[in-house]
Amino acid sequence: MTLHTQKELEFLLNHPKTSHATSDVNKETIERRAFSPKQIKLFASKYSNLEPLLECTFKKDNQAQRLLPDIIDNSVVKLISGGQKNQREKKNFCLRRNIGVIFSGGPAPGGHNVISGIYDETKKYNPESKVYGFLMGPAGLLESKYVEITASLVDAHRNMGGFSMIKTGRAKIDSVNKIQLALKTCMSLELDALVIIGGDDSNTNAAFLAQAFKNSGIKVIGVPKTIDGDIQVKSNEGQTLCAISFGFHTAAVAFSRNISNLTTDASSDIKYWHVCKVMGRVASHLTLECAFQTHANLSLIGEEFADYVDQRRIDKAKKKKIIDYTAYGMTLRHLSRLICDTILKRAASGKNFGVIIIPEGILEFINEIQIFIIKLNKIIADYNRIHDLDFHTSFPLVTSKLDYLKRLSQGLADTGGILIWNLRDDELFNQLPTFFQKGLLVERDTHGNFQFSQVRTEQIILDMVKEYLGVLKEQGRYKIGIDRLSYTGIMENAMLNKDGFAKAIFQDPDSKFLLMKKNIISRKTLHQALVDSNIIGADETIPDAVLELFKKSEPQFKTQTHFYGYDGRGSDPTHFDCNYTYNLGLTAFHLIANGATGQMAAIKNLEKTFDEWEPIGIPIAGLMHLEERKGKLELVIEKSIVDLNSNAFRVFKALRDQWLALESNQDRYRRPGPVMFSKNTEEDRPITLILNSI
Ligand code: FBP
Repeated sequence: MTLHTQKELEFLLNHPKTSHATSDVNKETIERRAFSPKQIKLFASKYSNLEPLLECTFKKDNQAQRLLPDIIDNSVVKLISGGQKNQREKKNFCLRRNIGVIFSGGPAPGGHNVISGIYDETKKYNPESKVYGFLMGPAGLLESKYVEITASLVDAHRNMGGFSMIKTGRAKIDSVNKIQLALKTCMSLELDALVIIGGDDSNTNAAFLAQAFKNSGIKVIGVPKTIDGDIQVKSNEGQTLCAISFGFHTAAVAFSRNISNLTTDASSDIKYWHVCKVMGRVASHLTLECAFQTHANLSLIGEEFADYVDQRRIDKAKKKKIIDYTAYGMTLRHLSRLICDTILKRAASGKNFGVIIIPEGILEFINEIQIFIIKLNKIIADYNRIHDLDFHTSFPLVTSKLDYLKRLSQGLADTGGILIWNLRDDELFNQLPTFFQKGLLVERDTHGNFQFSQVRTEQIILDMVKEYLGVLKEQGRYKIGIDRLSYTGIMENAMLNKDGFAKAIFQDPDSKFLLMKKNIISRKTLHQALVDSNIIGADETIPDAVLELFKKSEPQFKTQTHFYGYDGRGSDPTHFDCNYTYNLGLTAFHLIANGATGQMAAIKNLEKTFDEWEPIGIPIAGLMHLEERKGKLELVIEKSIVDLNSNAFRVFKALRDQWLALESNQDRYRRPGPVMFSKNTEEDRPITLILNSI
């Protein structure tokens, strides 16, 4: 480099515009960090008290009563103004405290604000108090790895997405030894309380720790986090106590912005079907919300398939006086047919493009796959137990795993006596493409959950869709409808007899969208149809305009697949999530200061306007039930899945046909607002929440 250019570069690098434009922090980030979320009015009063909400109860699981005896009788508590506290109580409220916080599980937008809320409130009542953040999730607690949360650390993360402040992890505290390690860490830090910010499994951890820490006096509070939206709590009496976990709104809006951009592209370029897989292990809440936010043409809600019955098959079987068991429950084949049906209908109304949303957890509701998942869970767990080895380490390759399964089906492997993988299972499993087998055999997470995000579900479904569309095309059932007005224009321009040709080539010449007859599937068959109708002679050629029409009616199925998950999880929080999470942090502190343990901090009336929000504590033990994990039943918090009787689902069901846009030329796509931290926009709450509150 010459001296001259070196000088020039220095000038360029030192230029204020360069340093401004290339700074790590932009104006929006600075404004975001400086934004102060709204606080629920109650927190303006100096002290708070807990008032039990005895009208809200839960059905207590027997096993929970046995394993969590000291927290099972907790009731739902509401935070109320603590004006009547005596001097001693006030002093206790303001004690110098050490509070530990942990992020657990997948990131969810707003987590940093929970910590900000805890930090601000802790310091407000006693500046001597300390907040510690355990690093990399529950592992930090077990390994005593932590940082002291400082004002500058909090300020750098206010209203910002992710869990980067202290990171997260999925370690499970599932043995007496681990619980002792956790207690040791908490005692060495002289903690008064531990706050676990996590999903269903992490709040399960919180309940067991609350029970185990009871004698030590260390309180344990959970906070409902997960973009999946599957922590929703209703009391036995039907009162909504927690309408949604935090992070859900942001992730749904972030996904929806992307999906909505695809609807714009699809309807401009009119050649692609965009297939979007959207995160949400098991529950389809995110897909339902994205459907409302975008009005995508087809959104599949897994829960709807759980009780799917194929009436056509049942009727057919009835005639033959047999029972067709395959008619009960959704199969991958059924599902691909359902999608093809939508594609066919839109093509018939002139639209060979569109957007489909598939929930990541849909496989949970596909009968045949669900059976594989359960069986494989058990096989892997049994192998690990019987051989005291790790299945995935013993069989690192798919081929070796398949080989083990084959031996199992032939009774040649040691299963401890139970034969759950038979020859038929092995045969069916081997019919699946390798990439999908690999997905189903993927290692379970630490909590024993099947890792849906690792499976290319959209690919297997699409492959089946493509195959069947090929068959339908050959049968002349997959065709693009031609707008009658455009047909008239083309024929008039070419000075051809539009009515005569229409009768010869279209199924219904009077319909709005004209569909070529089923038997016209090639130039040859088109020619034959024209000859048969005496429109042209046998040795005459097809007029160019008609050939052009035939080309227009010939569909090509072009797809693009997308996966929305990690991107939305990492998004900065929406205004709703900023406010929600900050107030969750404040609530967690007040629960602790009032001596609660084994409670999950929550905000009641989230589905209503901010002024109606109420901070409460929900007894975690009351939410527990037994669930199959790693081949055995374990006590965990029950996931909430899409309720098919909810307002949101019923409205979706009533409107979804409109989003197919079969009748009109115009699609009904909706543009969701941007992810914003401030200002009240119309997007101030999840749409599903608004509907469910009606
Ligand atoms: P949490 O339940 O921990 O909040 O995580 C939810 C989730 O984002 C799911 O939507 C997804 O299936 C899963 O995490 C992905 O897990 P991983 O981060 O291990 O890939």
